[in-house]
Amino acid sequence: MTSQLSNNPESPTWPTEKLLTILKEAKRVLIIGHQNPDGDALGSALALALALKAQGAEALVGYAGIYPTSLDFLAQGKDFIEPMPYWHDLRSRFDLLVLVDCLAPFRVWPEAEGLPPESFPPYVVIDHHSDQSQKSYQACFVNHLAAATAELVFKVIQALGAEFTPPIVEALLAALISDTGSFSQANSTEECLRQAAFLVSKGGNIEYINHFLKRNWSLTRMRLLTQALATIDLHHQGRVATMVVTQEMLNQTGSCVAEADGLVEYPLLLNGVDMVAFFKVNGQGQTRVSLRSRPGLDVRELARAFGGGGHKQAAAYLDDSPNPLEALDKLLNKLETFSLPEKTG
Ligand SMILES: [Mn+2]
Repeated sequence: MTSQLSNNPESPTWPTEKLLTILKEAKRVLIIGHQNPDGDALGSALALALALKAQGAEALVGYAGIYPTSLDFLAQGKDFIEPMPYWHDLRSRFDLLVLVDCLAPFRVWPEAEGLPPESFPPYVVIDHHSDQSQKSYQACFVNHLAAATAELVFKVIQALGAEFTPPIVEALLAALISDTGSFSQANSTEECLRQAAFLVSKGGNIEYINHFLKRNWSLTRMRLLTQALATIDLHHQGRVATMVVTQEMLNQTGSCVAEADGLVEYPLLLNGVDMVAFFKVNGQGQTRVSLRSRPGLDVRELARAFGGGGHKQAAAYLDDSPNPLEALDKLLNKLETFSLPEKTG
């Protein structure tokens, strides 16, 4: 089921020998995803760590920012996951850093932006984001056509000749499910579904994983959702929906910031809405803005205009305003100069 035929450097479908050699030779490896890891970042890191450990390396999964508690089921029994809020002592602890689901160390530690590569252990990148501004890595496997970083990690594990053990299967399947909206989004490609089918054949349980990723809500989160839904506004003839989560709403409902994750999907259920902008406090005095769109409308450009990035249908950026309503005003102003593409239907 592997396709090694076309290895176009722009969208390689198979990891390079250089990357595989570096991974095989590393003894002490830290694998880490972008700040506030999602299911793809954490699932990919876990799967790769398990594969490298099986081959004799010491591999640790780190995370920076908020740990997604909905992924506790993946972490269960795994004592090699550690909070990694700083990078300062990593060079003495690790001989290799693997960045998954992001392209540069500052995506993990924003304070590290602009630091020279020597500030970190030598690093490699496995990612499906397309911003290629930083190329200080030793090797990479980057393909923006991949549904999830897990799709690339799957191939790395195959290429390493590691076994797809039950915990690896579960981590990869959770990552694929997480980044494709349970295989409901445009990135649910044939390749991604083939991998999913293989993972299911190895015992992966889609129902079980969806239970933790999509259901299993706390009452506080449900109450936060009702408050967030009440803030929905429509703009641009109903094509753009905005939604807000303020600190007061978190306080009133007793929710934490992480419980606002994923609520961005709700306004996209609305008839006629092509794009959603979701503004939520990030717990550090800023506003996190998540953008979602239907195929045909690329929100990545909009996120880039604010210093962020992501994918065509899912992008994000950070606004320095502590008040999400200020960030909302800024976006609406920017949208005045942004021509939304013709409605496709
Ligand atoms: Mn991803």
